[in-house]
Amino acid sequence: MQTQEYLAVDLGASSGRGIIGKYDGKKVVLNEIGRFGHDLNRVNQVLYWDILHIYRSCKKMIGKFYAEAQNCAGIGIDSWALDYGLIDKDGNLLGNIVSYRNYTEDSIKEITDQTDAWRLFSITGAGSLPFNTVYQLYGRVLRQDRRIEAADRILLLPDLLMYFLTGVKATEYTNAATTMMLDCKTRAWSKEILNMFKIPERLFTEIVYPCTLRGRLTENVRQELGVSDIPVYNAATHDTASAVAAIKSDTENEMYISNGTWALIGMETGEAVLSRKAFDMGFSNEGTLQGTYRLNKNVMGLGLIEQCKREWEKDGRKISWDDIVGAAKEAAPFTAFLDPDDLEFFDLQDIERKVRRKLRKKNPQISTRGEIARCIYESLAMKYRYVLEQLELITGRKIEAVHIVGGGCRNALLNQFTANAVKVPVAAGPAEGASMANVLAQAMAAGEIEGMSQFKEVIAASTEIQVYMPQESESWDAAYGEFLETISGDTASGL
Ligand code: LRH
Repeated sequence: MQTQEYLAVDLGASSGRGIIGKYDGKKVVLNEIGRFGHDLNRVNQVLYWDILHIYRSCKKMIGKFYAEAQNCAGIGIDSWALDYGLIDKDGNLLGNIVSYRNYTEDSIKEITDQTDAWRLFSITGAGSLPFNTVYQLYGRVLRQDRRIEAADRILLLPDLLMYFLTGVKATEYTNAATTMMLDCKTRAWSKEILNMFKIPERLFTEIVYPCTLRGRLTENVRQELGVSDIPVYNAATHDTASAVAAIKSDTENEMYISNGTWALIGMETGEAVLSRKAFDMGFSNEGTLQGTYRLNKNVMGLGLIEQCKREWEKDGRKISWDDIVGAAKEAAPFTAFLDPDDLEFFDLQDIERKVRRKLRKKNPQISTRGEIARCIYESLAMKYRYVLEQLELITGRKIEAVHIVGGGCRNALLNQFTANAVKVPVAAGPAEGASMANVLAQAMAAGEIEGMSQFKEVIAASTEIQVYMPQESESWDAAYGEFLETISGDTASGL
């Protein structure tokens, strides 16, 4: 077949990337063509995403794609979940996009006191993360926010961007499943939940599935960018769903970790797991690229160290990840632990001070950046073991391997710590999993890939996997007890 080129736009919490995937029928080769930064903007204590900047940057990527590729076969977008824009009757955006990071303990208490999280879980399979879309919307209903009245449609972030590009309003399944409003048995918006929260039904669009056509660039967009009518495809628009789709497992009993600002940890289960245990332990059933479910837990991941790095660079001096990881390697092991899911860390502002304060209680000696980094990495690895044990309890399965995808899998020290903590082999790669699956979802929609088994074969042919075997298991085992003491009162369960 002729090599096809697809553009994957992958949006993360602080940057977005445009990646061209060249697919020749057997393998996909990724090439980053551009990257842009974006940041939260705090106005009167509300945190907003800069959606117009993000949209402009996506358009730039499309222009570049058209200029560089021989054969522009499609465009797909994936991003973080949960956040949305409201569209009025004329199809215009109503206000800026508020970030799910706007969580405050008071606001969530106000909302959770009035809701039955177990009932919501039973219907949607979604765990009660206080920043779920449903809670954000209910907060607006309680405050009688006039934009809800004025809105005609709600669109999740990638759906909103695809609407700007194609004029088509629809909601892609993997992101819909994170909102806590989608019935996990019927895969339709739950009327019971919408009624419960007085959220108008008219806001909700049709659900569409990954690996299908969304639409084509509108005449206006084509003219503005000087490009042809390139098709826009539905990738698994939830970045985590895309990242997990980029794993080719050798066993059913494998746990994944999608390692980035968050660590998203879980297993593919097919159907949603709606047991009381899964609920009590703070798991969510999230959608997969193939339209099924995976059992997932959110752990506050590398965001902690990423934010420390940002703060350390405030004086203008750049620090590399090699420096940070190198210093962590030099530091003494197991001097202190923290719970990465400590609620105090959710607002990442001023993180180094928060981390130091926690550590001082346990170990006043911790002082260097290397020690802080080591403590964060060791604590994350221990938390992964903790979640692995929870997954085994819920599913009754013995986990035989762990697979790490996402940017965080470039960190060999953390991969090794993880293998030591979980005591099973850890496979790492691909780092660009979300983009790879985004590209292949487009190829599938275009009829160039026939089904999931071919999809996974292409993944395997296109990825280099590094395997880490457990080491020093005895000392990690001994230290795990100490870690458990640190997290007693684990808040990861819905934070
Ligand atoms: C990771 C992620 C995660 C969600 C969070 C909001 O980027 O999509 O799966 O829980 O962002």
